Amino acid sequence: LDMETKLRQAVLKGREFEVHYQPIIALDTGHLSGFEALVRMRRADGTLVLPNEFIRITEETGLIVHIGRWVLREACRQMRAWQMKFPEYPPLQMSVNLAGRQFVQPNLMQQIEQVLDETGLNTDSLKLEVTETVIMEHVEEAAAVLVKLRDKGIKLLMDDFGTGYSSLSYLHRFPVNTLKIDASFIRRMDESRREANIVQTIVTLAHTLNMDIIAEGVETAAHLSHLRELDVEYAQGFYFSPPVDKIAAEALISDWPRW
Ligand code: G
Ligand code: G
Ligand code: MN
Ligand code: NA
Repeated sequence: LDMETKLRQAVLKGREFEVHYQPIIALDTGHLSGFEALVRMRRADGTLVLPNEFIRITEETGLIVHIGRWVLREACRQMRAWQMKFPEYPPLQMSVNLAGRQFVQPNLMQQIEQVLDETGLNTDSLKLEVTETVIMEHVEEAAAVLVKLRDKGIKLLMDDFGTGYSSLSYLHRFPVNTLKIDASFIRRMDESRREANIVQTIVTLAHTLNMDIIAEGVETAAHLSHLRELDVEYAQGFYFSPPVDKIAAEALISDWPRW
């Protein structure tokens, strides 16, 4: 079967998809701040298919709208369950990716409200990630959608920042709480002064606009100390943990140092 047919069947059966979770760490305390939800497909032989093999086709065919809604519900349900299970823990955040197709759906707000309602997750605990490219492809609609989400109290992250074409004249128009600096910048940071200065410039820009920073692709202790020097708020990457399934993610929560 070709990938599109497999995906259609998987969407119909609703069983082949899984959500994995990668921790996001607050750099001032080292505490766990929350997770990013990342979708995977499970083959019949048990092996995993990563999104780079199937996300593009789901966007082209519109299947992403169904998958994305399922991921949102599953991630919110899971976070609510963890919050109940670890009541003494400061409330963790769940960050969910929104594809361009989802972002421009006229009933996006109703879908989100319905999922929060059904799962009982507090609005404060949900963050939505939209890539810089998607926002810039839909500048006018994006500004309107983002304002609605903000008014509802949902935090917004601009994902893969630095890989698209954000114009500085637009950036301040979007009520985005956080910029996620793309992993490619973090990887090159120790290579040269010049690359490190680029990261510093993005951080300064974000802070000037009252936005926080999440550094993606943090893989080494050197990355980490560099980011701390730059007053970056959050980090995510293999140095802490790769994305893991819900059982392993729950173990991370229960073992993470809290004091
Ligand atoms: O771990 P990783 O291979 O999961 O993710 C690869 C890419 O797929 C990332 O850029 C990520 O944003 C995207 N991705 C992962 N999960 C989802 C999802 O649920 N929805 C959308 N739209 N993109 C996702
Ligand atoms: O949504 P987004 O583009 O941010 O998805 C994150 C992607 O980056 C996922 O594919 C995830 O598996 C991957 N990833 C997460 N941490 C690291 C890391 O430290 N190094 C590398 N190379 N990839 C990472
Ligand atoms: Mn993301
Ligand atoms: Na990213």
